Amino acid sequence: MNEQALDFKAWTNDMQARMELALDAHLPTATISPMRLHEAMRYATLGGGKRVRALLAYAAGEFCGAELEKIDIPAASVEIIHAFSLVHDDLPCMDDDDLRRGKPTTHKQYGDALALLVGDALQSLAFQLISQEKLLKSATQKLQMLHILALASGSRGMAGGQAIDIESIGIPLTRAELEHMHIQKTGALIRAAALLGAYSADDPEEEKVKAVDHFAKAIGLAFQVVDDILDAEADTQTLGKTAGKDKLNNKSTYVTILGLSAAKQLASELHANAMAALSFYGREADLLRHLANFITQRSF
Ligand code: GRG
Repeated sequence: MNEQALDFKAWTNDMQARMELALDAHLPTATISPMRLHEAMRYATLGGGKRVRALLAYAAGEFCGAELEKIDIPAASVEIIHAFSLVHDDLPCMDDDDLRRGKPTTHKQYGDALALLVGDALQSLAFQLISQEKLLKSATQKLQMLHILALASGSRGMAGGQAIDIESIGIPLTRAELEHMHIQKTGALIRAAALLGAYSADDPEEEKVKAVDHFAKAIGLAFQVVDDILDAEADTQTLGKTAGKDKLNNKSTYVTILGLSAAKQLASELHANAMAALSFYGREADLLRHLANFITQRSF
């Protein structure tokens, strides 16, 4: 590993640990009532996951000049919404999965009804944390973040993408339809993570925010293309979730539509698009560049 790659590995480890601490501190403790709900919220959120969305928020925030302390809550809020989506996605009425992040899914551990409530409560918590964060300069800054997060999670974002996903089981999608679904289901929250990071800076340069947005759109889609490739190629133990689920559920993916080799080519084109968004910038964009590599070269 070269020196730069080593630095990035250390930064990733530091930011993942930082996110774990922030989440631990802001999730309700399991010693206060309703204890089992709080325990299950912590089970669903802590101790797992790559924290890609938090890493994106930190990298975009640093690029735009935000102090790390100001990025903690926006980044944690996105990770909390993400954890919520995973809990609901795994329910029997959705993807019906038993394994997530290498451990039993929340409904397997706590039952369907509590898992539903875990998702509901996590969603509210994400918005609560931003609304009450004292380090964010102004009400306008908070409102902007809340607006971005609400749009990314709602019917024109993640929830909408999931609805299209469910409706299309067993129905072959065109490439354009698949792209539209993934832009909403996965891309919207990844984009929101980067934008929340950027807006954690008090007065981010407009051109930098635009570059972050362009970067995040491309890397969000690349993330999903790689997710499809891993679902087809990797094993359950490496993924920490059931491999081969898309085929089992008869879902259209970039692999079923394009084939493995063209899907890999597409991931590398999207990676190049993301890099192009940063071409005007020097070392200050290196964390974002490394994240693009991390997202496209990951094995889980
Ligand atoms: C959350 C508003 C809201 C609605 C719920 C269930 C649902 C509607 C949406 C599902 C969205 C979903 C599960 C998209 C898949 C995204 C994806 C590829 C998840 C895996 O992300 P990783 O690899 O997971 O970043 P880790 O475990 O590393 O965090």
